Amino acid sequence: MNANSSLDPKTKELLAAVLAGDRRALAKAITLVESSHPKDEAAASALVQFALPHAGRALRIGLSGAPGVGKSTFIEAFGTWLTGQGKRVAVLAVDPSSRRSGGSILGDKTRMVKLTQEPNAFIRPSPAGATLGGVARRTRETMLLVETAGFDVVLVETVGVGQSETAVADMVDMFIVLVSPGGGDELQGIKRGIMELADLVVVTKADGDLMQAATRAAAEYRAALHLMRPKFENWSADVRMVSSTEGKGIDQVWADIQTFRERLQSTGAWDRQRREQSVAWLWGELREGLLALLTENKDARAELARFEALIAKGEAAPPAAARAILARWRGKT
Ligand SMILES: Nc1nc2c(ncn2[C@@H]2O[C@H](COP(=O)(O)OP(=O)(O)OP(=O)(O)O)[C@@H](O)[C@H]2O)c(=O)[nH]1
Ligand SMILES: [Mg+2]
Repeated sequence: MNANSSLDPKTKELLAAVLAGDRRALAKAITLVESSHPKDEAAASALVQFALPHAGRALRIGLSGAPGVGKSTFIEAFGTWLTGQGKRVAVLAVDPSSRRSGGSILGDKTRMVKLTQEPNAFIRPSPAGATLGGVARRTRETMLLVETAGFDVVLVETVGVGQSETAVADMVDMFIVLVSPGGGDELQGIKRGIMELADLVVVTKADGDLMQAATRAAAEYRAALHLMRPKFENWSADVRMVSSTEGKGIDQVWADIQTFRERLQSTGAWDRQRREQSVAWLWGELREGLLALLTENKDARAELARFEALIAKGEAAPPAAARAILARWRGKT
């Protein structure tokens, strides 16, 4: 990307339409940044570059949780509650898993019937067929575009089963982890990592027969959170119970989000986090770009394959191999 690149007339028109809040233009702009055609690359980069000054005013919230925990149902309830408060809400998904690839959100749309029909809501599924890095980058760019179109709350959903929750935590202001009333045992293993990212934990399905289990789970998670190092000096993650189907606890979650924002803004941590995220994004792009350059180079690729085999057999040490591959690449580019 060239930071000084200019907008061609077509892209300029597209940006103007996005700025005016035209939903079809927004969808088209997102499709452009999701495109993997080299011919779209320049226009997509320029679009994001010129959209940037108009973005950044939205509240960015990440939502993560195990499959079936109730993410989509929560987003339906929370999203319609927010539009009821006059907010404009965009829902994006980061999910590179094959489970969803190929258009995915159909399943979600049946859980988000009301939100889908809401004129002040915009729902966009995860782009299919890309790596986590690719999905994360496009989601970041999509976030900037929906903000440019005037959406003031962006909800980024991901299934908390792999690395995707870290990617989402790195692009939002506040990260909310949804857990099921089953509770306790979820705290084991991989789930611990995700709890450390949480700014708020929401126990879902706190209704009917599950109410008691939800209350118990909330106490367990609260105790577990007390043992973790807080991410911010004046905010410690708390646990809330919600019933999305009965609409209970939704307003409390929103109140928590407001308090979180006020506290972080009062210390400057809010802006600092955003700055750090932007710089980390730059580094992420650089890492990916460099790796792509390396693997696009025929000689380096051959050298890489040769060393992979040697290392697998225990006949070469990875550090020396990496240096040799890089030397070969530098000699050729
Ligand atoms: N009783 C009750 N059931 C709920 C609630 N929220 C979700 N469920 C049910 O839990 C199941 C899973 O809900 P989803 O919203 O699809 O969960 P999800 O986390 O989006 O699932 P994936 O997208 O597959 O990861 C559905 O059968 C919902 O009806 C709730 O507040 N109360
Ligand atoms: Mg879902």
